[in-house]
Amino acid sequence: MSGQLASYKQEFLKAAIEGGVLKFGSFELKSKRISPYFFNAGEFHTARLAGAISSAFAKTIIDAQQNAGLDFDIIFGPAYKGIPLCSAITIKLGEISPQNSDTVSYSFDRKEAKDHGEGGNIVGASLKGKKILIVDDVITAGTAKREAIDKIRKEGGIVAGIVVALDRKEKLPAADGDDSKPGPSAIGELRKEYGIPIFAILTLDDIIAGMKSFASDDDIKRTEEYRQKYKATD
Ligand code: OMP
Repeated sequence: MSGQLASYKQEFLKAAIEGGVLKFGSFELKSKRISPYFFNAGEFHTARLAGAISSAFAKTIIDAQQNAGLDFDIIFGPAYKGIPLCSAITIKLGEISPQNSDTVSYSFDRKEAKDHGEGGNIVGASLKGKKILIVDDVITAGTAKREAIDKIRKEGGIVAGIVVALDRKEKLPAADGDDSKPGPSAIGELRKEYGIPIFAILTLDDIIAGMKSFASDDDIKRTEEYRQKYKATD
């Protein structure tokens, strides 16, 4: 496991490997790229694993509050995988940092608007006029994050930042489909376009460094080749 990783990140990587969250093989991504590894946050469903992911998120958020001036009112989890995350992280923050998170709320969206009862798109705290921190599982091309930002802005919220469990550190898919050309990172473009800070518990580099102690030589080679093929220019 990587010697430079903070201990909570190492613990999170260990939990992801042991819990079968991080898998090796051949996986088609949302971007249509074929990846030799896949991080499935839906596997964090046991009490122990839900505790591990919410702790790692909470510690990353506290670190960003203390060292990068992150400031927010609401933790927003985009449907579907962000939904359990936002509630678990809010509870965890209240436990480990009650002085800073007493008034923090969570909120999430519906994929389809509800036309009866309270109606609308949003469940949980109203986003209007509030500073919103988006939490999500993985960032690859940033498409899902753009959708979440647009939704939050339409509801009158101010996006304060994004925290993800894993930054795959990939270049944006080329508009003409030619992925052999160099390209900027998804995270870099989002930062530039929206002027918001983005944080990740782990990156692909952390995974590759950690893989040396548990994965087969073939999986390590294929993952390193994938990183080389899709790495961003920034
Ligand atoms: P964007 O980068 O915002 O388009 O989001 C990528 C989405 O793909 C994530 O929110 C996941 O739902 C999914 N995904 C994973 O869950 N794990 C991976 O390792 C890779 C992906 C992916 O398809 O890129």
